[in-house]
Amino acid sequence: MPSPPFQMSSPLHGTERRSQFTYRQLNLLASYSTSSPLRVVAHIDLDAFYAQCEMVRLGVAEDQPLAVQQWQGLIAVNYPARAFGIGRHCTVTDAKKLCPGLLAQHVATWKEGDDRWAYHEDAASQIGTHKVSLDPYRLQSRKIMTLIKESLPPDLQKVEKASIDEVFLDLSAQVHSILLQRFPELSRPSLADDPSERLPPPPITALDWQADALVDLEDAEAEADDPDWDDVAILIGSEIVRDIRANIRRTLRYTCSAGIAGNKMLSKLGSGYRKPNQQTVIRNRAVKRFLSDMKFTKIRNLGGKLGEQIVSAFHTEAIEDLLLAPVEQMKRNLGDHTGVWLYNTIRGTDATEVNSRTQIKSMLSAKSFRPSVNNYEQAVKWLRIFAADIFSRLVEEGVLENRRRPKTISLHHRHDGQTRSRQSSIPQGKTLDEATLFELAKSLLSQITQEGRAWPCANLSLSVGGFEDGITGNRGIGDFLLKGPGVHESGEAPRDASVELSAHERPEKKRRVDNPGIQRFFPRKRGSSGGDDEGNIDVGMADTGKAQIETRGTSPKRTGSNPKPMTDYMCTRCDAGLVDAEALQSHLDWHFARDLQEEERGRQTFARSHAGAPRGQRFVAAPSSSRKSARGSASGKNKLEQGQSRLKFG
Ligand code: TTP
Ligand code: CA
Ligand code: CA
Repeated sequence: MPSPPFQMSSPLHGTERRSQFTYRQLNLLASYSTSSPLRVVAHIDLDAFYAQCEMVRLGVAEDQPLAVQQWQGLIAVNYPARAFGIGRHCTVTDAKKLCPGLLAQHVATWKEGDDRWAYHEDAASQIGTHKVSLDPYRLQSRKIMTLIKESLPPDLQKVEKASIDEVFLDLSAQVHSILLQRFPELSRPSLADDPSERLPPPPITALDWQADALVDLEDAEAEADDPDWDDVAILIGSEIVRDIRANIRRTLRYTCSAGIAGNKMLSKLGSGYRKPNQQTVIRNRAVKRFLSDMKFTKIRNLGGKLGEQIVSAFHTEAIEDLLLAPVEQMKRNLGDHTGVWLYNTIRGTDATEVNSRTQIKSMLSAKSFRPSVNNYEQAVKWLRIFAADIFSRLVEEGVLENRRRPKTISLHHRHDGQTRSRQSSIPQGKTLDEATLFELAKSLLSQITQEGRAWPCANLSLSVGGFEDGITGNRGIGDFLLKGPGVHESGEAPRDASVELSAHERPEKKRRVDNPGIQRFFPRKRGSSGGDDEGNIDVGMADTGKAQIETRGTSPKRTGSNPKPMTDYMCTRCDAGLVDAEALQSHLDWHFARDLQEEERGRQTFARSHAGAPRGQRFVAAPSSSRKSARGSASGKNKLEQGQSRLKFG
């Protein structure tokens, strides 16, 4: 048994001292209420994730510098290699100059024509014939996820997978139950008692934070204050997280970092505060100090366009300065919604829930060809890989047990700056298999090739969407395509008047409540180099070493002033950030669908004929004669330029 984390003081019978918290607030903890001031949320993020996966797989020494390579670029760098100054921006050649002992492991790839991915020795030079597979990392991600869930009491857990290597945990209910066990005086003696009555003070004079990085307080006085129940709650949360991390380390050999705080935003900032292999606790009493030292552009959602807008409006990046701005000024500059959201956010307020639904909404497998693919047979070889890739992921989603299944399949094909897309429904009734997907994909390709010149082809992408999983309102991209124009006027989620939310809750609420299908279009944290997709978008590395995916379309109109959830996945076309790679792919599909809608409105030449497309609908994008301003702007001015057709992943 570990040493008790508390130092008990002698009971204070008969004294006036009370906690600042009430029985009601304590009880709210049990129901994960976001309004409980005792709330405990943790964010866990794996250190140098892909690099660790390779280290564990290869069984290399922990101090061996290692980077994960994709073509000539690096997509993950372990901490020993970072000590040499190696980062994601480096090419393999540069990195090896910095550290000749660097182990650069190429990601697994599907070789053209193969029916499974593998680690190929020569992959780096085979960009033309191989396609990246991130399956090995997904597999590890799932194992970690499972272990985390197993480490928590089944009936008292709320776990949100936030990306391939991170999770949020709402520990409130578990902490509540531990509090009641350890401190029986917290159980209210009788229900007749007034729930607004203050709790007795914690019988504790000092808390043992073990190896946690504690965020300092503003002044020594605040530290000297006796701990209150929020400190005790967060300490219990920290113990839980420490155990989970030890369990992951022991069982799967991965290190991770974590943040423990009173909400998601702070916990996420905490997990990145000290890396690797550390956890940071941000007590409520330390929030002000923690944030005021920081640039607000580090806060989730404030790294992108919105951040820039705020910098130019307030002439500062420092939270400390921004704290002086009255809410009215923020509303004036940013609109009511965003103004209030920002005002709360820089004060550490974030009432978004940890959302335990982790459903995938679409899956995509794609490849940019350099050199291009020149005939139907060659393309079909890739379709086979795409079908195998998607099918293996569908199996994990429970397609064999009919737990979930996609309704639609789409193929996008790019030739000479023009992208054509076909979609069809996936026949229901029998269990979906790989051969069916492959046949459907081939048929879509035939439809496209019959339509006109199709070769050389620069990019092919196959996606499935419209998952049926019993969740009402789960709208995938399939619905977009099938419903056609007029569905959405902008990249913003529509406001659902029937759901009353406080301003700062809206972005996440929208994601969950209003329209899960569109939640992904909210910009998030900047930083993806593009090779990070969990969904196997294959990123071609140009000679510059910059990752780039070619696809088509233009930016959705955005106000640029919407608070945004966090992500590591950015659409560089419109600066939107997405929760994960799957979301990024759906987002791209959304761009595509929207482009087509715009195209139709603008030119009335959108081919909507079903001729030759009996099962599906036909979409033809215009040639890319005008590509300027393919990137979105926050102003919403960037309407579809006729024929815009390039989409870059920065
Ligand atoms: P991150 O969690 O952003 O980074 P990391 O785990 O490599 O390093 P850290 O210790 O700082 O958390 O991303 C998780 C994985 O996602 C990363 O290992 C590789 C992949 N990824 C990319 O391929 N490209 C990218 O631009 C980013 C940001 C991530
Ligand atoms: Ca990470
Ligand atoms: Ca991460």
